[in-house]
Amino acid sequence: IEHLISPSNPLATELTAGKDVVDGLGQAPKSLPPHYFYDDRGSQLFEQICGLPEYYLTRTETAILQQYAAAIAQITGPCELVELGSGSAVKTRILLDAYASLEQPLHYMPIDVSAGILESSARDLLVDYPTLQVHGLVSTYELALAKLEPAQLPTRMICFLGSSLGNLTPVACEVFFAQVKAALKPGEYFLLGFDLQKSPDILEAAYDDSRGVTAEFNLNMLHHLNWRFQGDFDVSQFQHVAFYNESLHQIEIYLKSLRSQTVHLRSLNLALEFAAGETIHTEISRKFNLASMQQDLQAKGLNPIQAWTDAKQWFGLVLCQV
Ligand code: AVI
Repeated sequence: IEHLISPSNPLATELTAGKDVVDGLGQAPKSLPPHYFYDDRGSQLFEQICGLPEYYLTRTETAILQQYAAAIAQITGPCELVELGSGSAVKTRILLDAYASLEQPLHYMPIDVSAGILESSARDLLVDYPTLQVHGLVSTYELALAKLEPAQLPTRMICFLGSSLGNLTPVACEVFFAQVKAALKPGEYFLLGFDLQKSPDILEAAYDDSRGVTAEFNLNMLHHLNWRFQGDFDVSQFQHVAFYNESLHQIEIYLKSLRSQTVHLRSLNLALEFAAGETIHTEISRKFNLASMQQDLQAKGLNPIQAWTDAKQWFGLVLCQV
């Protein structure tokens, strides 16, 4: 396992130095980059979200993969799997099983910002797939895509599952597609899973679940900032807010200050004033249309060759070839 997010990597200095926190909290309205959700606790909470009855995304994508993983492996043939935001790598196992049946060497490169979950999932995979070679990167997508070394097998597939694309703004999404294209050689593959537009009731329940796990996940970002930047956020004085913005087709997530308060982040030399009711914008989760997504991918040179969905058309999976 290689650590790209370290103080010795000049490309990662902005991340380790918290410049993005200073910028986001310095703006009006205040915002924070969603990668701060994923310290080890945050990654555990996200795993819990994936199992919630209201959070249909994971089980719907899993079912699509179970149905079509063999078809995907048939189309691509043996290839190295690179997974961006691998988390617990549960869905990866469905792909690994399909590729294992091609009886060729298995190479897997998981990439995640959370070292804890990357190490434990890699260890579990090595036990269950004795011939698997794993090269993990503790990294953001951007850093990892910029430094991908040549594939260990003749071809490679970059997998971006779970609708993490939805957490990128439209501009960041364009940049991301360009980075994916640049990281792939002609003929290589990109597998993208993304959430589709549906009724606001279903979407809002998925992001404000009855057990409060999503609320805890959102609030955990403040705990993360407290330990990382010597902060004194009183987490009990903030509240989780999530709603669907129908015109922009996106869930918007905020942390609302319950009273007027001052918060310090000592290692960033920051003192922040919050008015009662003021929000910090922590995440968007965009919801897409299957046909428009394929057009966008095509326009970015990531040619879609096949698309799959579920019976309710709640989630989409597209295989592209550059
Ligand atoms: C990781 N990402 C795809 C999740 C989503 O659905 O946008 C993050 C999440 N935020 C709240 N619940 C889940």
